[in-house]
Amino acid sequence: MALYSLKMRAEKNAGKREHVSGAEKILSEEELPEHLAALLSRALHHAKGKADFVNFKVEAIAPEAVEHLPALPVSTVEVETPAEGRRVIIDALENLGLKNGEAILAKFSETYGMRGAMLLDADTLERLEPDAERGLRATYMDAERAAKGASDCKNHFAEAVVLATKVVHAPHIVAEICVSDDPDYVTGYVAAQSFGYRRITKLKEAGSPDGGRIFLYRGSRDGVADTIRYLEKQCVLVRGVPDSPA
Ligand code: PML
Ligand code: MG
Ligand code: MG
Ligand code: MG
Repeated sequence: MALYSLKMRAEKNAGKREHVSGAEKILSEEELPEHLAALLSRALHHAKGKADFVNFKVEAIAPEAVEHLPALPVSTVEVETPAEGRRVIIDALENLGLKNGEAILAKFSETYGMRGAMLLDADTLERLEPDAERGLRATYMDAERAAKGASDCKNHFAEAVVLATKVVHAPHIVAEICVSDDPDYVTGYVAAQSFGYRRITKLKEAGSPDGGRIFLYRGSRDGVADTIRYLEKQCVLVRGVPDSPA
């Protein structure tokens, strides 16, 4: 059965190209029309503003090119303040042997406004993404489901589990940290193969659009091209993605 990659990117303020929303799916041909409509609706009714530019891309992909991965196990840490939340991340990174969590988190100030993620050398704190303004986009991934109901409402959680699962399976990536760029969404996470997808209920104050993603890289520079190829090009379907946190 042929599969299709469907991608949507929405922007506002013509000329300035401000990011509003983005989404992607891997679908059968029958599922395409319904999902196109749902993503269009999402772009036009978004907390970040009404999109005035919406780009759709539909590409056929060969089923044998798809890698199947089990979803990372999910856990949630309840915190009261963003400072407490940051502490949880720093501790998690320490468990991975990364002692400079504080300095890694400070790099988030550079991610605001980037469409993609920062690819950061976890030891030297050098940024490795080829386009520092745009960042690196992990793409060509979706949850594997028996029946995918189309929805115009973003499931932040399920989409993030898919992305994090792909990212931490990329060569040389040891962890991912995410703070949502949605003003209404203060839950973020830190993810690694060893401890899974660890949600943290407060990483910023409500109303703040300041978010971003950092992919933590470890190893020699020779591996960077491989990592980027996997993140940007490898098709991944993730099985066992929960619809909501337990
Ligand atoms: C986003 O899509 O803006 C990122 C959401 C990350 C947190 C998801 C969760 O609830 O676990
Ligand atoms: Mg962003
Ligand atoms: Mg890895
Ligand atoms: Mg967003």
